[in-house]
Parts: sequence; structure tokens; C-alpha cells
Amino acid sequence: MPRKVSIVENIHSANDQLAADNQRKLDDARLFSINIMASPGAGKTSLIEKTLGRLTPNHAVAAIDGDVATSIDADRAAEAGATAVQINTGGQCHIDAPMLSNALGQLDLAEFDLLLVENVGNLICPASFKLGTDKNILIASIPEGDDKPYKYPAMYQDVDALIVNKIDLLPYIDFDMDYFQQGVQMLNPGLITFKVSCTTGEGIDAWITWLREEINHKKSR
Ligand SMILES: Nc1nc2c(ncn2[C@@H]2O[C@H](COP(=O)(O)OP(=O)(O)OP(=O)(O)O)[C@@H](O)[C@H]2O)c(=O)[nH]1
Ligand SMILES: [Mg+2]
Repeated sequence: MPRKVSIVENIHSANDQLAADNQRKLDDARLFSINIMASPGAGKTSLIEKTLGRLTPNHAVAAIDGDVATSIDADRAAEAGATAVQINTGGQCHIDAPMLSNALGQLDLAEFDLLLVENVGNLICPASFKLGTDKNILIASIPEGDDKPYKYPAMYQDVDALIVNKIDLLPYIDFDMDYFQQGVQMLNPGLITFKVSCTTGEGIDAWITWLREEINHKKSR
């Protein structure tokens, strides 16, 4: 009888242990943190820029950007006012907990009020790897199409909030918002949802209000 090695299980349990360690460090620093996931080009860095524009200089914000290559996104976050760290995954389609742990080691966590983690643009891999952040956020954008909850259910099932970005494009794209929202409701009933445009700024107020509440809640814990 051949022996079986459960590689996937082992990878996930090693990842989960480090995710718990990351969570402890972030809790000790009372630093509210979010893991932003989305397909490539949905507007993750744009949302980070918009958020930084609203929260700095009153809040100290750190951004950790995950990409296969380049420091383009960390440069954008730094330009917008964050203390930024770039993770290059070298081909891996998601950030994992060990990568985040390394990046956290480059920051003095007690200095910050908010940590924004931008995951690699992908609607499949990031859903499987816990990082240890307080909240998992998904950005869906109008040009991706209204069928994405149905086709990528795992990503929609486990997130704590949903941002529907690029609503300024609704007049030009065949996107059935009711069909999209039915799919979301089926997978994640009652999911808190913000409809925004990072280009026009529409809807950003509600997102910032929610973020401020979460930051204050974590600080007062
Ligand atoms: N029309 C419109 N364009 C947007 C909006 N938000 C972002 N974009 C554009 O979408 C493109 C991608 O935006 P990014 O913020 O770089 O997307 P991303 O998700 O960070 O991309 P990756 O990190 O490469 O996965 C850019 O050209 C943005 O200007 C929006 O609300 N409306
Ligand atoms: Mg980006």
C-alpha cells in the first residue's frame, strides 16, 4: 500500500499557524488591518490611494503590496502618503502568511492606525490563504461582469465586506446589478457592500466612515 503525503493540508496548516502569529502581532499593536483581494485591475491600488487621500495626515497608514513583480503599487501607495512595503511573490498568485510576516517585520506596527494589505490580483488563490488580518475585503469591478459571484464562489463566500468599484462605468457596460447582488446574497447573506467609483469619488464617504469606525473599535479594545 503506497503512503500518502497530504501536501496541501500541510501547507495550509503551516500557513494558518503563521497567520495566527500575524494576528497576535497586529492585535498587540491594536492595529486594524485589511486584506484587499480582487482580480487584476479591479482597482485595489486606486482604492488604497483614495483611502490614503482621506485618512492621512490624521491617521498613520501602512500599505503592504503584493505583486508577482515590480514595486509599482508600493510606489503609488508611498506617493499617496503610506509607509509602504512591496512583496514580490516571484510567480505565486497570492500573498501567504509567511510573506506577510516578513513584511510586518519591516514595520514598527505600534506607529500605525491602519494597515492595508493589497493581495496579488487573482480571484482564486488568495481565498485559500489566511493572512491574519482583521477583515478580508473583496473588490469587484463593473467591467469584470455581473456573473463573477457565480463563477468564483469561494472568493465571495469568505469575505467580510464587498466593494463594487467603477460604478461610473455602469451606463456603458451591460452589468445587471440585481443578478450580481442575487449571487452575492446566495453566497454571503447580508454582506456589507459599498458601491464606489475611485475615479469620481462617488460612494467613498460610506467606505471611509466604516473604516474609521473599525479603526476606532480596534484601538479601544
Ligand atoms: N473608470 C474607472 N476606472 C478605474 C476606477 N478605479 C480604478 N480605475 C482604473 O482601473 C485601472 C486599474 O486600477 P488599479 O488600481 O491599478 O487596479 P489594481 O486592482 O490595483 O491592479 P493590479 O494591482 O494590477 O491587480 C487603472 O487604469 C485605474 O485608473 C474607477 O472607479 N472607475
Ligand atoms: Mg494594484
